[in-house]
Amino acid sequence: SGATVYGYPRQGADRRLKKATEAYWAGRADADALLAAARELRSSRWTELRDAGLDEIPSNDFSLYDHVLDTAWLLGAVPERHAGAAEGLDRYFAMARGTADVAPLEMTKWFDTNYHCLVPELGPGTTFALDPAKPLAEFAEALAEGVLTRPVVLGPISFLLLAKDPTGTAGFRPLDLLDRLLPHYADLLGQLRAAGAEWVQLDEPALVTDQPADVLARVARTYAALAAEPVRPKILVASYFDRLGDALPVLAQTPVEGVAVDFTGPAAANLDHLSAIGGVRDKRLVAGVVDGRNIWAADLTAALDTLGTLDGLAGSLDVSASCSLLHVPLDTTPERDLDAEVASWLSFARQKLDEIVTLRRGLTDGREVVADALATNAARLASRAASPITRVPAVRDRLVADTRRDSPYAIRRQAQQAKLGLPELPTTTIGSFPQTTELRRARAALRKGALTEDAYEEAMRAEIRAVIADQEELGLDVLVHGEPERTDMVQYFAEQLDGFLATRHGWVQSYGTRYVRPPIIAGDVSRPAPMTVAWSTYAASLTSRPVKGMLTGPVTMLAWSFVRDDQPEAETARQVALALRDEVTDLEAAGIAVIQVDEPALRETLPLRAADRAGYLAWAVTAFKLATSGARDETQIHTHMCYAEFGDVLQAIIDMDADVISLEAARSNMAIVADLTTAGYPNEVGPGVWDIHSPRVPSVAEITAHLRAATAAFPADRLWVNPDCGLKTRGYPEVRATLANLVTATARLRSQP
Ligand code: THG
Ligand code: ZN
Repeated sequence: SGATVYGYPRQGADRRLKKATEAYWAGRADADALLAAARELRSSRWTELRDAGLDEIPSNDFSLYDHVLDTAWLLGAVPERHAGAAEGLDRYFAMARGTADVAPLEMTKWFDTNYHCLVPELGPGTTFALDPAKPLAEFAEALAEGVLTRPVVLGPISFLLLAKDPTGTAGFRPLDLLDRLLPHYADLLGQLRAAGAEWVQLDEPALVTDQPADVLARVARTYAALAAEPVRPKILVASYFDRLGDALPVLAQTPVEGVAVDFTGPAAANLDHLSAIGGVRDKRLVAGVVDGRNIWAADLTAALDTLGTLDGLAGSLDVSASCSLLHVPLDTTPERDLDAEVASWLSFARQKLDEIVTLRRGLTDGREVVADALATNAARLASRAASPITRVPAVRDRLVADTRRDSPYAIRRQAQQAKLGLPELPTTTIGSFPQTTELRRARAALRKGALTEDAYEEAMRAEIRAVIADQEELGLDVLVHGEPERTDMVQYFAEQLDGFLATRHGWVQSYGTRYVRPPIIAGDVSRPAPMTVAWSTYAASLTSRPVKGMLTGPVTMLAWSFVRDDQPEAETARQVALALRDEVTDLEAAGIAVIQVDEPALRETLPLRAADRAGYLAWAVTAFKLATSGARDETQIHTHMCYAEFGDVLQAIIDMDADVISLEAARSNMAIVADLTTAGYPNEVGPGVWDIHSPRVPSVAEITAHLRAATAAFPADRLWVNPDCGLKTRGYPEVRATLANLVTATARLRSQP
């Protein structure tokens, strides 16, 4: 048996990769400097993994931006607009981020993780051309350091299923390109073998999503074809994130030499299923028994039990994490602010390596050999279970409140109109305004003690004054305070709620060079004091227009944190919802008449398997209503969701019963509005008219066209006008220019409907 992982965090300590990449983008460093930094990072990763005691180490799991983009590049699937825009590294980054002239590839969620990948564009006319330079170079680099790696490449089925046809050709789907694509994978396998690779890992996470029989038939055909290649490394097909279902027997029957299977969380069902089909006795089985996407110390004894069962079901058995360790922070060691006992409950990527190596030793040499490690592990689990942080009786005993507003929407609408007196097509923004360098500096100075708490707060108030003045001047109807006091909204609330832990260095890649530090929900959640009331009321005191209070909803608080694994998510969500309910009540009592409870993550957290969705949506909707239903009729509840694909959650959106929802819509030219009409959505909606993901300033004409598309598909008296999302990552010049255009376009429509 061996110990291995499928991937490791890419950024290095202190997010070195982010800094090197952004320096290159800003012209502060040349390409050679970036490539040298990347090479050093890879080298130190290989050393780290080897020294930790792994028996087999991956390569090509590193990426300068995203591994799906790398795969498109590997296969020569470069859209013409990017090929024409730049060369070499700049062409790669043009695909990732666009340029002044061309749009980037779209971004999407990497399955149900918080990582975002780029969406390859594959149309009927796409031809492939293999460019294996990256995997070959990384393999050779490691070999030169004495590490024989297992290159990791996204598999052909998942690559095609993640792609999108930009031409929208009827009857075509990227999967139709499979036969055109496979010879390039075969070519790659041959070249990796020639370079000395003994194993290659082809990642097929798409196999844990519901796939019809014809797709599964292609899986069988694909791996039969690749396995039939005469010159190739042994093939490990890796699945992760959920149970394999019907794909499990298909994989088991393909003539590849190895399969990697997830046995954690809902994927634990793979264990019985594997046993039911008689195992994979002709294959190497890599067993993901350590949760690769959460941060709790594994239960090593339970994992050894699982491995014991699996041992009889496979030709050979290796130990791994359930998925790439990309999704957890690097190391708990630098978290010196955490209480030592609490820190001992946690396991980040570096600690998971130790768990995996311990399990491998326990599996091969017997539990006695690792008895000390097992005892330490058991003591940590026991300390966590018994801790007063974990269970707070007063929180657990709080009764569930009514989840319904006092009156139905039609009555609330009248009360809100009477109170707010808004014009038709009210204009607003989603909540955040640009996070300027000065704001970041003030925060850094506060952390270092160079700025007093009072001076910091005054800097925030100054920003709020400026943001309110700007919005009044622009002529927006419902104002926001701009959230200067928040870096990451989830982190901001987590810092103020009991039950959450914050990390100092726990960065996890979100996309490209953007990282988040997800908080950790360690125990029962409650709100010791109001969280946002002072900022919102300060903003409201500066203007006669309504100011929107801004909260982050329970589903998103869970989705963007590491959640506890010792109780159902529904219970954790209920606790967060009740804390937010108190905040809504306090904001209302302080005179805030519009309160937005964002749920940007509601759609993205949808379970991968359709069978699990109704259960999830039920607790998600209940939690949102629990958080918001304490508001009086005349208090207008808004919500906001990011990303454009809402097809699967339209009924949940209706059930949430927010008075107003703002949604991303600009890139799909308001398509969502017609979907809402069809679904019978009864309340108000603000389809985004500005795609805030790029600095481009849409013209009055463009915004007017979006608005006309919206009013053609939805009653104008229930429409709002706003950007797609918050403006935190934008700059003031484009924000002012676009909002001015937005107000002008709205005025035009009001006068000429
Ligand atoms: N917060 C959290 N998770 C998220 C989002 C969020 N996941 C999904 C989505 N939003 C991801 N989007 C972003 C957008 C911007 C950044 C990160 C994720 C970002 N990060 C800064 C960086 O990397 O420079 C660091 C921010 C900080 O200092 O905290 O800009 O909004 N939790
Ligand atoms: Zn958004």
